[in-house]
Amino acid sequence: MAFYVTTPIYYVNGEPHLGHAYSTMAADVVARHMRQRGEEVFFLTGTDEFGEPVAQQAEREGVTPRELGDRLAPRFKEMAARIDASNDFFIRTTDEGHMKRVQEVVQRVHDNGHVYEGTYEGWYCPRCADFKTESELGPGNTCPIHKIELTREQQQNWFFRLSAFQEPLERLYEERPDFVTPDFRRNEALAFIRQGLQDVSLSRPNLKWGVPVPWDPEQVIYVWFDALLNYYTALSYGREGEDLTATFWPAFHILAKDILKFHAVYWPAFLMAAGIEPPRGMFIHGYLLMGEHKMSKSLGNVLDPFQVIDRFGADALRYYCFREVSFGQDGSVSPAGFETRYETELANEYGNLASRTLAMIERYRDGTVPPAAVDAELAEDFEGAVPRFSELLDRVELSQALEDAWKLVRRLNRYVEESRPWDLAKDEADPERLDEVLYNLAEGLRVTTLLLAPYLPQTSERLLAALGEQGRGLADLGSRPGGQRIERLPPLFPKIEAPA
Ligand code: ME8
Repeated sequence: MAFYVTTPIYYVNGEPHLGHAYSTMAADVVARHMRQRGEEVFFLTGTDEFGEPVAQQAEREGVTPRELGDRLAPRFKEMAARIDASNDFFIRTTDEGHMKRVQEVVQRVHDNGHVYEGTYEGWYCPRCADFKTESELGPGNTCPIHKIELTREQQQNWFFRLSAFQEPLERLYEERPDFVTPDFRRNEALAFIRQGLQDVSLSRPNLKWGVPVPWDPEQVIYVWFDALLNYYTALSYGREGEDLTATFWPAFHILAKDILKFHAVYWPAFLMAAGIEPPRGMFIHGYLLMGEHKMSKSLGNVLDPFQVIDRFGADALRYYCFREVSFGQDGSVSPAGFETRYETELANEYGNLASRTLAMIERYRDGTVPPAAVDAELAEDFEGAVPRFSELLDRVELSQALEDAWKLVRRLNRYVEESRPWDLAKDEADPERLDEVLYNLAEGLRVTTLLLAPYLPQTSERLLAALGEQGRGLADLGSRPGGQRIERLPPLFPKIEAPA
């Protein structure tokens, strides 16, 4: 009955953008849905503050890495709040509690015999903080992601014996076919494992900005191991005075494909080396693109989530992202695409359904939902909707679940058109049928809104309150007998005004 979900922790080397918001919104939808199912949930996000990606950016800006982190970490924290993320904790890898626990776990991996000293020679991308194998290099020894020329590095450092975990990893993937989803990402990770694993650096000798290696404090722990461990360390100090590890570990991770190898290969191996249970699973999503290009801070082509939220609210942004881009795939977003969906779907379909339902109950039945029977024709389309929706969210199929809920919105609008309550109301031609239609509309809207609540937390809160619904969980869904008082609302998604 416990569920632990995480986002990547973001580098504090630039302003947060919609790409970061995307992963956090996704994890939030899952967290909120699981809470609705009565699970005890812990939801973690935060910032990654050590290593070259941050140290080099600080140098470029002429500040210390700590100063850079202290300026940018609050921006990421603010972003989480603005998109309405319901995270239980916000971790910073510079937290003392994190650093201490990282050292303990790394020491355990060392004591278990999985660490040795050796010489590393190879290509290193400071922006990825990644050692590239020959097969991963771009043309002319460049980083295929950042398109920068890489330097050949030779250094004496500590190694993690990743190669020893090839078989245990293959076994893990075999025993748990849904360890990595979607399937095509699982296959990618498994192919990487099967081609043969090389040992990886566990430390960096010429970098000061990091967590010191406990048995060799001249070196710092390679930033990826310190960063991945955030998922584990947070549970030990993320809630004052409590160690939540036994309750919530193992975690479910949400991340994009750029960091698949670290999460799907290094991370479970490292945990096994430390004698810790591997993650419960992970979902790898695609990139949000602007036109053809990945939205990224180095390309500067970012859609600013703060601006969108200022004008349209967080719900609209959350809705748009999961509706426009099939979750798991890459897909383009654009201001024009956003406005179209806002107007045609949020305002004209859902917003309008809500206002006319409330308005008709007020006008024809004095603001009280009339008790009536379930309309079999409509009930058929709602039959099984809730378990289906839950099952999709179990698999983190965020776009498919949203599509299913939206079908209900459209079904209800069709129901209004077909049953024409305004005709029924004329001279009270058929009062019983009008009762039935209004009751079924209120019920349908209530159920659909409860399902949509993880995507549209603010809107659903207002609408459920207006419908006189107290419950917020899926167990409360049941059916209502009618008799609730409703209230009218101003438009949920007001018309777009041109920006001032
Ligand atoms: O990699 N589309 O941090 P990072 C979709 N600190 N998602 C995007 C995106 C886009 N255009 N741009 C960014 C790091 N993201 C490490 C992670 S975890 C232990 C350490 C999201 O700041 C996506 O989740 O580069 C991606 O995986 C993450 O931001 C990378 O953030």
